[in-house]
Amino acid sequence: EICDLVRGKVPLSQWPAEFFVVEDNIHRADMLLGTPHEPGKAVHAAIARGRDGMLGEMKLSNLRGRGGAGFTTAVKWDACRNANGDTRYIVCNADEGEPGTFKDRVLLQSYAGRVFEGMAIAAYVVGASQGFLYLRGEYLYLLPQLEAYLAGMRSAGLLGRSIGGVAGFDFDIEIHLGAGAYVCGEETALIESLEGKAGRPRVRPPFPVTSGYMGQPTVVNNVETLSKVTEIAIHGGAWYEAIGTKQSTGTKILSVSGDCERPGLYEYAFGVRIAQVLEDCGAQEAIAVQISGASGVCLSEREFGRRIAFEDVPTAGSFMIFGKQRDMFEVARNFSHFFAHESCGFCTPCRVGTSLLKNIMDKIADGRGTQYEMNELLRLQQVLKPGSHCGLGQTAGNAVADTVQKFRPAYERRLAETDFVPAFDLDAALA
Ligand code: L3W
Repeated sequence: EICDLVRGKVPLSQWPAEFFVVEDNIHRADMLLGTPHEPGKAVHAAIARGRDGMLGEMKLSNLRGRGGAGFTTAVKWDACRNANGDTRYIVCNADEGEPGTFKDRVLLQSYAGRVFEGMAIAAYVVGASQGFLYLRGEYLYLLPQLEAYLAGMRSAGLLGRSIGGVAGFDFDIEIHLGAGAYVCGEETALIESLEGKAGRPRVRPPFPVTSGYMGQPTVVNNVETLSKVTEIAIHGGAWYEAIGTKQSTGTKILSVSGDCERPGLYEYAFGVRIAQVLEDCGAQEAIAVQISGASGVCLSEREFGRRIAFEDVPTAGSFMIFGKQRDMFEVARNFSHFFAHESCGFCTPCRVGTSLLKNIMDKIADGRGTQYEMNELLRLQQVLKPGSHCGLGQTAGNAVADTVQKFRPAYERRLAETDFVPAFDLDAALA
């Protein structure tokens, strides 16, 4: 049914009401969230700084990508600007598919102007003439309001030809809908999809900055990254750099969900401790937090003193809380099903590995698993991580490996009695 909606078989006007999320649920706003957006202010501020000046502010800010990997945005823009090509492109990655992540949806719903102006500023700096918003298929219901916003920007001269009266600053944005594939959040699979092909990740290098959409220099940035560009344009790089930690400047928006009293969006300066977030959202009885979604890291209670920052716990923004009533084996099993379903099937380690992982988790759940299956889980991780073609397969075993290590009794109490002694040393692999 959901697929029919996403593929456009059911007109938007006939969608069930529950698919239209109208509540922002913003609980804590440190900087970006909660600040009113003045249309055009950021673009004009960037123009006043000039192309080199704006890039200089981006370098000073040390803004890093908010999609999870944390690559320095100014380095990406600089590389695109200096690459050989006829046309340059700016792609906003709004394929927010990581389980537990919903911050980009709220940004697009309530702060679309920041995202689109961030794209325009990126275009100004690198000399791009065309932008694409690659919108997650499940966010189709946002399309009419986003198209209306773009139309408003065109009438206000913030998109189109000679933006802000600058000769040669010609830029417009097109919205492209995904069709529900998680792998299309990987930037090169996204580009393949934009080109009308199946979403299969490319081999990198070459990186999109030199060979992206249609083989041309392309910047791919996350929604949140681009929205933060507008703040740097207005306030300057030094102002931004002073917030957060040395290696992780500025703020991070967290999508907080699960066993807590106040789920929703929380924006913090980088460096905030996990325990602080748990306190703020009212999660008194958490036993685990899954950071950065199914592909991320599972932290147990003893790690709640760690900090959200690229130098400690990096995240794309998902913060899923599990209370003491939760069974962490079942959580990991659920993720194993997710990856087996979402593997694009292109490479064998991921196609076969994610299915084996799922099957072994099901076998253990059925009470038919032994120490042999426990060892196989970790052996699979040793194949998936180095052998998979892209991040999907490389991270597919993380939740299982983390929970085997941190919540081992949840597995062991399900194991069948056996005299079998495995050749593979589980404890050595975990160490
Ligand atoms: C130019 C070089 N550019 C790297 C660029 C590259 C890309 C960015 C990061 O994402 C993360 C992972 C998960 N010259 C470059 C270069 N770049 N070297 O920098 O690249 P990379 O390879 O470090 O990471 P990645 O494969 O693009 C992996 C996270 O993504 N993740 C999260 C998904 C989140 C969602 C969501 O819902 N928003 O889907 C899934 O695995 O944390 O850290 O632009 O081109 N020499």
